[in-house]
Amino acid sequence: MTRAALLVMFAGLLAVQPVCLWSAESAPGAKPPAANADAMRRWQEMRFGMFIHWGPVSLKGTEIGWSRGKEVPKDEYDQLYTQFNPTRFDADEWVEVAKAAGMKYLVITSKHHDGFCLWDSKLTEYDVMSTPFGRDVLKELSAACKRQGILFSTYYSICDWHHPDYPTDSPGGRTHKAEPNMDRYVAYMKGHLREIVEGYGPLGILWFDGEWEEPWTHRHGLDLYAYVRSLQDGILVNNRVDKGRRGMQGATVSEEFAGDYDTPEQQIGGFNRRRPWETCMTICRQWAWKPDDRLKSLGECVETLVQTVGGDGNLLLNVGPMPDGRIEPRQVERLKELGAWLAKYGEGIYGTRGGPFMPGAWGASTCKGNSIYLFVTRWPDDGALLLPPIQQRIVHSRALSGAKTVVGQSESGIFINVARADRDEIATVIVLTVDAEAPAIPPVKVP
Ligand code: H79
Repeated sequence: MTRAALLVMFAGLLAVQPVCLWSAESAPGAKPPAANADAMRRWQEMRFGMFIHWGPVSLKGTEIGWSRGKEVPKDEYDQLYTQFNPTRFDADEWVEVAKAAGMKYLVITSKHHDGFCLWDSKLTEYDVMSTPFGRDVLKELSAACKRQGILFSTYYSICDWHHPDYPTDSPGGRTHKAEPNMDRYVAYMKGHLREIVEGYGPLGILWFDGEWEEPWTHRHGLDLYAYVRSLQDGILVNNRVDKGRRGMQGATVSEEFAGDYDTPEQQIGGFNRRRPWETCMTICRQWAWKPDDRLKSLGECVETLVQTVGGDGNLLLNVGPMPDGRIEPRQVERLKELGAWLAKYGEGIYGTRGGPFMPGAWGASTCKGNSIYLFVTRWPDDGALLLPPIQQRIVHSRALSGAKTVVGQSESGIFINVARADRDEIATVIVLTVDAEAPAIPPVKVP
């Protein structure tokens, strides 16, 4: 073989090398890799998912994130697992509830800040297999999701106030471990994530949290992002993997930070079509189950959903199951009501983008194809709703409830009315058909 032929062969070999994912060793300031575009599009089309916060702390009815070392003394908190026996847990039932609510994906706390692992981990004894229950919750739930066509995902908190290698401790990360070792802790986390992705994947999302603490750095974030993508390229990773998030509004401030989407917490994100986002919000007040916690009304749930989707975000609505393994019946009932609402009006939610009319006190809008969906939650006192003008011509209009609608369009705006008696108590949904692709219409502020 000639030298030239050898060279050609060598070049060919190089060309078929798998494209190495960007790693933390790259130049500082380099941009992390983009999200898998297909996975992102599929997830955004889903628009609505179920968040689940669960663990031995449900026995106390206090918060999973910050009651260790506060409402519940540390010693007591860390022994709760010895009594955790949720014999009424039925993974298929949970997934049926999510489906009945119109949710398309599910994210469960595999490990929260309290360090307890809800799956059979070979790397710690502080897991569900050491409880009297002794069943692998992630295994049963991921299998049920697969059976029923719900995208399974896991939450994983980076901060671990229980693990001796992680530097800070409860309450709330305000005390310190005696001999922490962050490198060893990162190896432990990576081992966990491998167990989860390989054992229960493919996952929709790895939903990180607890990144704000001092031991976690931008360098750790970049490295962990690359690691997770190397486990499963099509996985989505929220922005809490890295240090770019600011406040509970949850938006990443600059492109140098890793994370595929923003995560406003307990609030609805601002209108944003450029960067994907997901609001996470509790159906009651607490993330973990609390007896007699205040439950949001159906109107509050619907309004949250339409304001979120109208801003081009997803909604991850949280339930905290009870210590016996069931989702609380009144929460199930609310979720089913929400599902019934979506069965009627979901056409304007799933597969849509937010806008063009930006959300506000009046309601919100979504769009797909030639349709604009208006969700009018508050009509003006004097009757008709007036929206700012758009260039495109409205060729047809109807209310999804079948109510008679009056729509007028002029250079000064769009006039919309439905007789008071025909308006929906929660949201009157009106579809405008326009003579163009509605998602291409630039966003319009509604005064
Ligand atoms: O998993 C859920 C929360 O447990 C977790 N993120 C979501 C997805 C979270 N952990 N910490 N935080 C959110 C922020 C904590 C804010 C707090 Fe407070 C300030 C906790 C105690 C002081 C706000 C004010 C909540 C209680 C008092």
